Amino acid sequence: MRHSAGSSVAAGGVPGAARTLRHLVAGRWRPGDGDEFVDTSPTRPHETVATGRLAREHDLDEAVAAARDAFPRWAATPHHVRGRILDRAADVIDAHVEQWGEELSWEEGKTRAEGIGEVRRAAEILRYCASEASRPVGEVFASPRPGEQIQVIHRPVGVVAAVTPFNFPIAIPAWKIAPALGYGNTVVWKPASTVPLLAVRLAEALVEAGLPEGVLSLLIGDGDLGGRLVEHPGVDAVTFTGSTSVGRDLIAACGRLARPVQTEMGGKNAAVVLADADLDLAATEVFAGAFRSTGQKCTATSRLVVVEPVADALLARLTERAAALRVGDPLDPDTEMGPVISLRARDGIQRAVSEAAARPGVDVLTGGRPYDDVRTTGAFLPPTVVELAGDDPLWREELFGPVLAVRRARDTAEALALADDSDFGLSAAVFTDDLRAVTAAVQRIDVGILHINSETAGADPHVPFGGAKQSAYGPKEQGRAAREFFTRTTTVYLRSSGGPTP
Ligand code: UN1
Repeated sequence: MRHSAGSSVAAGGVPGAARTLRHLVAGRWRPGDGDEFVDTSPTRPHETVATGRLAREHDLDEAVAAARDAFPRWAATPHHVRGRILDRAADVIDAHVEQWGEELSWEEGKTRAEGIGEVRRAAEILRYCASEASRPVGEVFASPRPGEQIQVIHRPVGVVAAVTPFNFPIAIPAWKIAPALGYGNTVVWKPASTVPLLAVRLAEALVEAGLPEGVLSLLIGDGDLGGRLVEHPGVDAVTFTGSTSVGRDLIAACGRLARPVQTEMGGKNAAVVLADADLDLAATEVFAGAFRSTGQKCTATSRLVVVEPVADALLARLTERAAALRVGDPLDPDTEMGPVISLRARDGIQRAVSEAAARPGVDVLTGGRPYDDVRTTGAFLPPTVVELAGDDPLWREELFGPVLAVRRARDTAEALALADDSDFGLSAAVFTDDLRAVTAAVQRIDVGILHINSETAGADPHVPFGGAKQSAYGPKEQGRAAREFFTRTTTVYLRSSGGPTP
């Protein structure tokens, strides 16, 4: 197995010098005067990607005040003009795809190809949101009264607080901030403290594209600052992606304030492989779903249900692939899987797997043990496949790492029931060409996203994205669906005073 965690990042293409990061408040970049922060690479945690000083409460107050101040002008700016700014920001992102993609890989740990792919995706999302200006902006109803028309118009909500996670450091912010701005809201954004560099890049693109001052502010801060942003009296709505526990706290806080909130939270997504499945395809897709981005997607495949007749054949394919997977420096073009986000995350995931391995009925088929080579200094974990004889915490709890829990099922009905056996409901995948099984899966599995013969992860910019059960709260994201959260409707009963027609 290849390991390249010892090579220098500069050799992988990213300039090695640490960046100094600033906050964007009221249209100006400022250094901040809070505690110093050090943003490190999960590949080599002693290596500094960026440094700076955290934002403090006065920065938050100023950012929210600037957003309030900018809101009426931005809301009154024609949608097409707002869209043109998003389009130009997409051009700026496209012009930096390689550099920012490598920085993403350096800072977050996903492979260089995935980093570059994500930066491209952010540009696509911005372009989609720009194109919204050319679509219908409301509805017209017939009136039961003569001479009257009833219109439903959409208007922006106001100042939106956006709190975003580490695992898609530019795509998820893009799919929250771009629709928020496109529909005429202003935004105050706090990204995950582990990925401030990519956050600064997205803000830079929007500033360079001509976003007026105050319309977007970016604050680099800790979870505390995020909490204060969410509850700030000047905020009108909150959009969040992250863990279910933090999400539930935010929902509670927003509930007390009667403040609209949208959260995208955890997942424990199942892939179901049925007896007639194309096993090569299923193995490829399940493997990608489980181990791309080192399993750190809320849409990742973390559970596999396979029916007994094909179980041995499928598991053999998966363990063979796992053994051959090249895990190491994500900037090395040959690497297929990088580290998780931090040593702390690595140790937490490893602990959960080791504890499970000691329980009866738990069989680690591949991986499951920390590396004992040069990779011990980085946040590396091997791709891990664990077979469970029955229920187990590994079946229920989201680990957010490269760990796939497997259970066998007698038949299709039991397999679909097992797939639905989760408090989460983000995505699922079913591998079969049996129409009856597909129709049953659509009815039986309570998820926001269902894939037939493709991996559980992935989200196109023009279609609704979001989960069921404990995976999400509030309206869906992306595509037209984003309009539901980022606008409010007014129903207008419209008629003239009834004087003579001119
Ligand atoms: C994807 O599957 O490509 O946090 C996107 C996450 C999800 C995004 C997944 N909100 O992983």
